[in-house]
Amino acid sequence: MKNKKYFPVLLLTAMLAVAPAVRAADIIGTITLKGTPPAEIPITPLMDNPDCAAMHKTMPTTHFYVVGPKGELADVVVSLKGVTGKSTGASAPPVVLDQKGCLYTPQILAIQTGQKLVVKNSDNCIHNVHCTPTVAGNEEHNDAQMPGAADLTYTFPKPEMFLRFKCDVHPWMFAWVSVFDSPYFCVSGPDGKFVIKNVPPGKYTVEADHRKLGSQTQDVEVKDSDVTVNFTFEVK
Ligand SMILES: [Cu+2]
Repeated sequence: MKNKKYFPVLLLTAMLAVAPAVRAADIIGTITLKGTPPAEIPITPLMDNPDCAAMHKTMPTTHFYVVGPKGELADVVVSLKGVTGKSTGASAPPVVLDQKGCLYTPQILAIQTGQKLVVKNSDNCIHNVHCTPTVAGNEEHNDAQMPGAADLTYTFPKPEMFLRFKCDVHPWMFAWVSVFDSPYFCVSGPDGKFVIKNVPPGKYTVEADHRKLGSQTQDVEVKDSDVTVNFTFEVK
């Protein structure tokens, strides 16, 4: 087999020959909040619970508006509106939702249809993981999770915005999971930035959703280079 060592070179040549002429591009942008959001609410019942209070030095608050010093807005779910039937969820790595200090972390997350959502209990107390979907086809679950218990795994077959997770033991615990039928979405970070990767060329409507501030859209056309779309939300 003298030719064997040439095989990788031939393979690479063949792959380059069939590579598509246009490449997918990223949709990138920054989300900004104008105005001063309402003050977050202290979670006093958490501190009334000895198990939970033991895990906090200071009074925890809600995180409805996660805003940086220049108005950089986190926890905005950005997606391509109406893109369905493109899920790669079955082969995508799981997304983790943890329970830490009697709070869900993160509280805003997004997954694909069919993608595993793994719920962990990092606390020394029991939690009750209760998801309450409102879209037909997505199943409600209500599972107790003891300290040190195995992770719980959920999947949802239908797209749904802000599918609620709550804990029936600790009524202040909430997380919101948005489910998309494509990989084209992301959640803005503490710097307000988002990236939707590898979008094929075409015309799209980019939708930005914040749980308290509502929804905005912008039309874009993706060709062969990255496209920038910025959103500004306002509190009145
Ligand atoms: Cu709990």
